[in-house]
Amino acid sequence: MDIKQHLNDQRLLVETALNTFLPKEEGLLADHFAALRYSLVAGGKRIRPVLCMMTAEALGARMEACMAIPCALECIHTYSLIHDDLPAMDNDDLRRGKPTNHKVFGEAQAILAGDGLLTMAFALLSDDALPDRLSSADRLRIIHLIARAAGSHGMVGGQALDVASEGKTVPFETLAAIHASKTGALITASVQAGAILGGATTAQYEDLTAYGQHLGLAFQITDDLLNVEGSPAELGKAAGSDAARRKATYPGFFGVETTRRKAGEAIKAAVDRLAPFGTTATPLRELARYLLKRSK
Ligand code: GRG
Repeated sequence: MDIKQHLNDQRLLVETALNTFLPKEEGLLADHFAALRYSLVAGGKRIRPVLCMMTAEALGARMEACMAIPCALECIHTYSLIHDDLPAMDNDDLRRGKPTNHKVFGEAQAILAGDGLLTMAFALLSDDALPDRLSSADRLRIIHLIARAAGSHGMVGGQALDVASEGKTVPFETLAAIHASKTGALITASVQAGAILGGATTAQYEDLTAYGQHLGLAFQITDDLLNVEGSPAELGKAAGSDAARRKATYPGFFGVETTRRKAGEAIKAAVDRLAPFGTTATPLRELARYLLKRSK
């Protein structure tokens, strides 16, 4: 299959749906809604929503009526990028090839845009008027797992550990915990949400969870490599920032060559967990292989 084309098609579906869920830029809150829209439609690979969709589709689900859940994942991810770029955190000027949210709207409005996107995600997830035919129990399971993955036990906790570790010499266990929680948790949750949408059995859910965990690790290792070797023009953000901030990274621990091998091993481990699935899981397999070769 042409995974690049398939990813592009899926990305367009996500972007169309995001547009329908975003509040219109009118009325008293027009400027606030413009700040949400600015970052949400600024591009990006849409990996988390696409993973959710591909997982559900691997189990035979059709996603047309279920787009609120993938869109909620993208809202949470975009909020995290807006806050990560703030002066109090990474103080970055460029994201997805455009000036960062706080550069355009100011720091206070950027914080609020992030807050708005995070809470909008949970409004989308909990809207039981949606035509996705989820049972209330499954909807609650999805809300709970995404809340845990986004919060202190997941992405927020990983970011806290990352910020606290900057400029320090930390053991590999700390780096592993940062990667698993800051990046891995939301990626895994995207797969798990798709598994629930698709009606996974317990065994299928376990395999898909492991796929998500290995993929999340490979994704972050590749991000570490791109920060060393990538081009700012292609990345749409600064490169070399990890070394400048003395962040713990895989290349810092293992060097570039071993890191590349470890990324390949994580992708293989991810794909191996898809062995019980048939051809409907081909997009998940191809996506994993594609992420290893990504340049942005
Ligand atoms: C501020 C709570 C809070 C969390 C921030 C996501 C994050 C946590 C920080 C961004 C910095 C970073 C390099 C994180 C690692 C995860 C990662 C690779 C994020 C970028 O995700 P992509 O590559 O971005 O999916 P696009 O722009 O394609 O959506």
